[in-house]
Amino acid sequence: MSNCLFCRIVAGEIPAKIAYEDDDVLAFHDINPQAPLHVLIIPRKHIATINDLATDDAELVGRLYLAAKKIAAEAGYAEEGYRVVMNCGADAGQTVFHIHLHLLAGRHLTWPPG
Ligand code: D5M
Repeated sequence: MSNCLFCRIVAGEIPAKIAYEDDDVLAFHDINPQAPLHVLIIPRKHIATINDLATDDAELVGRLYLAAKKIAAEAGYAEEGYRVVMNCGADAGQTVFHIHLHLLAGRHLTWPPG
């Protein structure tokens, strides 16, 4: 989608600091990091929200989590721990409507989130 910010990052039209990529998944550092490590992990294909996921997307969603695990491990946070979260919709705080996992690590994270 040409008017989607994250599709434009996928297309290389907007710069991003890439943390991981493969044929279907792209991960890049959040522009407004909330932790020492804050990476967004997205599918290359446009899916607006969790509500738009199809059954056929199940493997792709799993691969987002596997990318999170890999990035966290390579950054040295596998033992200390990290948080992986996806916001869905306005009340959850979703501001970019192209699904993305937030990977947060490097500080003690409180629960519940605000
Ligand atoms: O998270 C959307 C996230 O996207 C938020 O943490 C800021 C981040 N963001 C916005 N624009 C950019 C660019 N250009 N590069 C990297 N990160 C960006 P949400 O869960 O939708 O609130």
